[in-house]
Amino acid sequence: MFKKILVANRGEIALRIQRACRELGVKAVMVYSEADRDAKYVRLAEEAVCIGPAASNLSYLNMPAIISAAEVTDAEAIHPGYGFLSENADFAERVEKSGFQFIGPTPESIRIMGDKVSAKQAMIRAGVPCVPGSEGELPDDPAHIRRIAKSVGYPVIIKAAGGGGGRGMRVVHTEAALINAVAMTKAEAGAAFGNPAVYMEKFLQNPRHIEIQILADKHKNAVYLGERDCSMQRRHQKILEEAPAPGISRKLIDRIGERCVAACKKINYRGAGTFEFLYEDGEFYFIEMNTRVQVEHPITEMVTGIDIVKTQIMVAAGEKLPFTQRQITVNGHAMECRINAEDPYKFTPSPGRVTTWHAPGGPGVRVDSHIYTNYFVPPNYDSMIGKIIVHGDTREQAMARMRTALLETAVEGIHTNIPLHRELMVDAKFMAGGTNIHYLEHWLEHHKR
Ligand code: MV4
Repeated sequence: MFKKILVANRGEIALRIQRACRELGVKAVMVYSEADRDAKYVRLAEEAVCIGPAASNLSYLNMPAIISAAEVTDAEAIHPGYGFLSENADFAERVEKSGFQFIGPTPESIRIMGDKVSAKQAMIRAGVPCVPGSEGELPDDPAHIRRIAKSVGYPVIIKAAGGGGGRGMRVVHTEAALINAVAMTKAEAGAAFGNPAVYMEKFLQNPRHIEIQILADKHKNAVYLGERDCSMQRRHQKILEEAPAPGISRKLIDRIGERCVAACKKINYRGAGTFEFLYEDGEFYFIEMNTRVQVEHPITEMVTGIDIVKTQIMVAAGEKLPFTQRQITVNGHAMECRINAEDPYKFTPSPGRVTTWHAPGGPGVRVDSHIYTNYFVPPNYDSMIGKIIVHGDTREQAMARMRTALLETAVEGIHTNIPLHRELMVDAKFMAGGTNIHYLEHWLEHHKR
């Protein structure tokens, strides 16, 4: 095991990784920007290094500053968390070239999954079901593009190879709109991602967003930890996630999970990863793979009892996965509400000083948050200030516990989206389970205030 690792992130995930390090007996070096001097995990740290000013590009995205911090503190490995440099293949490469272990997959794996065309091709080859569409990048010839769209069938969606997470996509309903839409998407993709390549898929109208969590070691072992339903989102920002996904049979999940594990073995994947699928009419369609730990990883930890962050560190250190697929079971139901410092209905950011913070508690309640009374939420970063996670024997019990947890939670001094979560937790359609990716946006449209 490592003696010391550097945590190249901020906020609740920095605290989460610090906690995993303590449990493993690994020293954690925290890095922070000038805006995060007073962060809880910096105060709790045995060692902390300031890596630059508040602006992310000068601190949390500053590769030389982070690698220098690892050098001066004698860290052996770097955990990138999520966001920032976590899916940057060049960073992973520079970390390893500087003699540190990157806690995540190889730069090559990150690169393959970062290009959505090569990711999809890898998955097709590995037997993971994908959305029907173009075989790879679209050609230049308009007649050829029209033929592909005709065979896929309208509506189609044009996606940038360099995009992902909802960036660089355009839905096309008719042949008349096709060629212009392709040209526009290519131009935007070239400007935004430095890569004008685009591909085409059948556009699924009302899918759910279901993802499969996997863990793999360096010894060709890989397992899946069940699924998460992340359909409750607005503008590609998830707000609430749950595991397992309501109404999807274990048999179907196992079938798709086994495909994901086979794909991991085929591409020599290591570390934690998530296969993102669209689920519609009883079928799974792969769309993207995330090569990092995700915000919503705790719900999987709650239903499986497996510590994903600890396991990430263990497998990066070369240890074998300490469990087999047969030992992994999904128990009960877990839910996570993301708490954002924002107006609950207008969604405008609400940074500032937290004058009161009362965290919820009780059976099956977990809070992953770095905030405290008198903490100042800086305006420079993502608005998520924490997550309330609950577990219950059933979905109903999990929801009941979440209602109580949300009732107990008090945040004063800033606005948060807790009122929105309280409303959703008593919404009849949400309570019935299985709402799709459009549900929240439609709900907000009809609950204007
Ligand atoms: C799609 C789709 C429908 N059909 N692909 C958006 C984020 C990116 N990961 C993929 N996305 C979508 N791809 C096909 N072929 C609809 C979406 C989509 C979406 C997917 C997951 C979660 C929320 C979403 C919101 C809008 C659109």
